[in-house]
Formats: sequence, structure tokens, C-alpha cells
Amino acid sequence: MSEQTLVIIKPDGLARRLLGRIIQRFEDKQLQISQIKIETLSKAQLHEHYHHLVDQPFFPRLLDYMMEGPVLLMVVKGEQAISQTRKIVGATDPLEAEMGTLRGDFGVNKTRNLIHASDSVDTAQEEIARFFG
Ligand code: YYY
Ligand code: MG
Repeated sequence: MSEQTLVIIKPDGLARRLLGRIIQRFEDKQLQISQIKIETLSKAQLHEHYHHLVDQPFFPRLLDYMMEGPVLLMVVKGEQAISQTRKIVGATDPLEAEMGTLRGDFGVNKTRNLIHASDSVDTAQEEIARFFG
């Protein structure tokens, strides 16, 4: 089934000049980028995006990381795009993510894990609406 999902390349992905290689992984997997933009996210946007995590002890660190610089936001579409994308991205903790996944290859730690991807049909819809209207 064709789906759409939201991907965010976090600030170090831009700072480390990894955009080309990251985007290539999605294209290699026959997924398409239907919308794309670069933006610096505000504290308010991040509180909304990570609303389920605001009470976690790591939240302030996550907020600082996400505001280090601009992020790249994109809508990725294609066959089973939500689960395909999560697979390309890999586990939250780069130490647990397989090599060959983006977090396994490029992630630094559980916070500095390079990339966000929606985790379900409902969150994908919600997150695309939040960032692309
Ligand atoms: O969906 P995913 O990004 O893989 O993980 P979530 O459990 O939704 O957490 C979102 C985000 O929070 C994660 O990508 C980094 C950050 N985080 C953290 O900084 N420290 C943790 N122990 C867990 C998550
Ligand atoms: Mg998540």
C-alpha cells in the first residue's frame, strides 16, 4: 500500500554534510520525496512534536540538540513508506541499530541519532499536517 511519512534530518545531519547520503538511501529503496524544506524548529514546535516525551529526563538535552541549527523536513512516499523508512533509519539507540541503517552507520548516541521518522499511519498524518500544513 502506498503511504506517506515524515522524515526529519536532525541538525548534525546538515552540519556534518550528510544530506546527500541520507537522501540517497530513500531513493535507493524506491521511495520518493514529495515535499522538502529546511527550517530551524522553534521550542514550541518541538514541544508539540515530542509532546509524549516532555516529562522525560532527557527532554532538555533533546531540545538543545534539535535547536543546534536548521533541520531538513521531508515527506517520503511510496510502498509501505512508514515501515520501510523506520527500517532504513534503524533503532533509536545507534548502538542497537544495525550497521547499514542510518542510525547504525551515522548515529552518535540515543539523543544524537541523526534522524526522525513517523512510527505509524496516525502519527505520519499528524506530523505531515504539523510541518507541511
Ligand atoms: O521514534 P524514535 O525517534 O526512534 O524514538 P522515540 O522513543 O520516539 O524518542 C524520540 C527521540 O527522543 C529519539 O529519537 C531521541 C530522543 N531520546 C533520547 O534523547 N534519549 C532516550 N533515552 C530516548 C529517546
Ligand atoms: Mg518516535
